[in-house]
Amino acid sequence: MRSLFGQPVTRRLLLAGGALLGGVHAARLALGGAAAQTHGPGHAMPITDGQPSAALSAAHASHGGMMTVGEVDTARNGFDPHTLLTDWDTGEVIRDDQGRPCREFVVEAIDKEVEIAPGIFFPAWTYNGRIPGPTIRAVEGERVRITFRNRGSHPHSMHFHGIHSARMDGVPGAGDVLPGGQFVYEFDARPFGCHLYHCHTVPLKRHIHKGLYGAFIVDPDPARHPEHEAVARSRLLGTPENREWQEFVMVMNAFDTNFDEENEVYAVNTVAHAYSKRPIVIDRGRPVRIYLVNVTEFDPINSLHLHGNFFDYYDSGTTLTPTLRTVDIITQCQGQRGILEFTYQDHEPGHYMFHAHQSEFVELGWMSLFDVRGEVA
Ligand SMILES: [Cu+2]
Repeated sequence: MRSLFGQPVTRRLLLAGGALLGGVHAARLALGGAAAQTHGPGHAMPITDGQPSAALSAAHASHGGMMTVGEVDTARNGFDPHTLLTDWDTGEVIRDDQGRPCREFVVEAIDKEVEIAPGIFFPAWTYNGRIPGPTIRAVEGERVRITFRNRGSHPHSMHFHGIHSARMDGVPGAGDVLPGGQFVYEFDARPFGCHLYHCHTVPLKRHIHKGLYGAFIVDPDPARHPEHEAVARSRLLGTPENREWQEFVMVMNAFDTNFDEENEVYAVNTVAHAYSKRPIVIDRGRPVRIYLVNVTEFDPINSLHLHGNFFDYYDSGTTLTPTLRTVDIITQCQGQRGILEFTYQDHEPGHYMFHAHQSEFVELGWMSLFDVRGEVA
């Protein structure tokens, strides 16, 4: 593709063009809040009365380009990235015909325009009107029954990462559901871990990229893991041990807004810069657990880097002991996922960054902050 200026159109050029054309992409470095947290010994910023100097702030504003301007209408979208962080869908528990607990879920595919950055609308295909779709959460060994209704304009399906029969796999030939149709997926929730579900109808990259994906979390059953029972209980939603934790689900995604098979907007849970504009509040006295999923289409890998801290990582979440210890960055190919655990208990309060460690993804939306609060002993 050639531009009017005879140069190839790149996403960088588009973004610069957007800034010139009316400010939708025009940006302002909005890290003043984070910078203001830098106080006490060890800071490297020129300060006046404990604050960054006005001159420094002005300099930052003028070299601009790090944050969208304006707000996404979350009411119009019908979902808020902050709510998505902890919005577990545990379904409705019934007993199946063998007397075992069975969690029933209803998921509908819906065509919907979603605002992914202020003023930027994406013609999405969604599960239940949101991107990512509901975070389906069950307990290891339970029966899971998902009634999937396709209210969209194209055939769709649900393919769950997990262990199940071929009949229950939402792949072409087994489980494509035509518009107006319905299919009931039923299988046992296993293995425990942090999984993913997505539409598997072809062309696959289009059906995934349009927004048809979500997290599928299977909590371990402590009774099955006597050697790590305490850890298993800490992961099991509803236990006192689990309530100690601050748990969040983060789905790394991106959007191609001009159909050139490159992404112009990157995010965690869909809305660019949502967690840098409104940092995620963390109680420094309680540990943090992130269920991290990468579904970024077009770019082979994505990553999460945590500032000022290190974490333990559980690859796929299918173990109760870490598969990596003391790391500050994790890289995931599309479809990979895992669990991160860390704490700020020895940190001073403040704004702590986390972001993709691909710099371009950061500038195009995948930058976030934790607002760590609490008394310092
Ligand atoms: Cu689809």
